[in-house]
Amino acid sequence: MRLIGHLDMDAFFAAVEERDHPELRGQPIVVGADPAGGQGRGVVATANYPARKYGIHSAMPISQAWKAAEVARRRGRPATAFVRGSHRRYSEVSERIMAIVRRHAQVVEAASIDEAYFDLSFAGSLARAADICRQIKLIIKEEEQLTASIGLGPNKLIAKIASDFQKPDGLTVVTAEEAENFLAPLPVRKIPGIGPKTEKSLARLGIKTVRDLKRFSPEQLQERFGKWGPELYERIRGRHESPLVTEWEPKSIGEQETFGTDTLDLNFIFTRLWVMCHEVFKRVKAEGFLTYRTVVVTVRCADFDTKSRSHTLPTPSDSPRRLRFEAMKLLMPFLDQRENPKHKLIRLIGVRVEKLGK
Ligand code: TTP
Ligand code: MG
Repeated sequence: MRLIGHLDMDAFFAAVEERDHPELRGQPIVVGADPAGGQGRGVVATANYPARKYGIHSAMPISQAWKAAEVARRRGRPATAFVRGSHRRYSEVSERIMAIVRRHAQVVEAASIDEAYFDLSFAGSLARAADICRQIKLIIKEEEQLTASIGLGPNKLIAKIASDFQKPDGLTVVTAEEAENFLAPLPVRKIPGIGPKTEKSLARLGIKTVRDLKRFSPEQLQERFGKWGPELYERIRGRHESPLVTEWEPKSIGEQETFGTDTLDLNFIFTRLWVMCHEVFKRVKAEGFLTYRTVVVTVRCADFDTKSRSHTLPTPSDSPRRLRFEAMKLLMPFLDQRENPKHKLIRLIGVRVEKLGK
């Protein structure tokens, strides 16, 4: 019997902000680009549940989120906190969450920054697997003061949809026998692979739920969806045999830092660059790699103009000094006429290595 779990953190970036800034607790929070009083460019990364009540969601233009928050505020509802957030902090929390999951299962697929599939088949029964899921949730709450939602089912597809079924802080268990009926009443959009466009074109045919879609034969689905049709035919019946993808190897390892204030202070910038190179090299080693061949430096100016420059060495290097040297060489032109004729202040720099070798 296959038993697959899928964990997805609740309002992840916003929940981390709420945890780390007690003064924000319970308030609507939006993590994303600077709203700049409604003139900001960029988008919302995520919103916590109170902010979602205002209609704010991931990928929405930040200016639109600002307007929605203003409308709510004028109606006397709580004001929304807009936070820039720190990707690096979220990655750190993410790594600790993944480590908690790995303490409970050997086969784990880290599917994104806040979600993981894990194989609990070894538990032997659904009840025991569900206990492990409860344990994982509990430990995440104790160690990270964050909530996760978990779905448990006979395959990745069901587990993923189940984890979304009772958010936040949910645990949804679906047996192999229940899987098909579990999917039937759901909107077609819940099936991974059906995006907003397909959803619309199906709606025009009067097809809204998975149950509606099941009227099509495999041939009809093939006609409509091409190669993917027969696979979709299986999916909407809850059948999905994809294995967990565990051998994920990072193609690159990098660090970046947004400075407290925009600057062209060479001493400061080079010191930060060296610290970053040191961190990157430590992570290369920690992840079991010995060498790198490509070094990439990213520079973001105060006006958000962002450029990357890279250099690939003729042969792989295992030297931290070489990394520092190459990174410096790539950064230099941004500090003088060559890449920065207007002497723009620098807001962020990043260092990354690629073509890693063992
Ligand atoms: P999600 O798991 O999709 O969203 P979420 O964790 O914020 O909320 P939910 O409770 O519904 O799971 O994404 C995880 C994080 O990834 C999210 O906190 C922020 C980031 N993200 C973006 O930066 N841009 C996006 O468009 C999306 C969808 C997510
Ligand atoms: Mg999430």
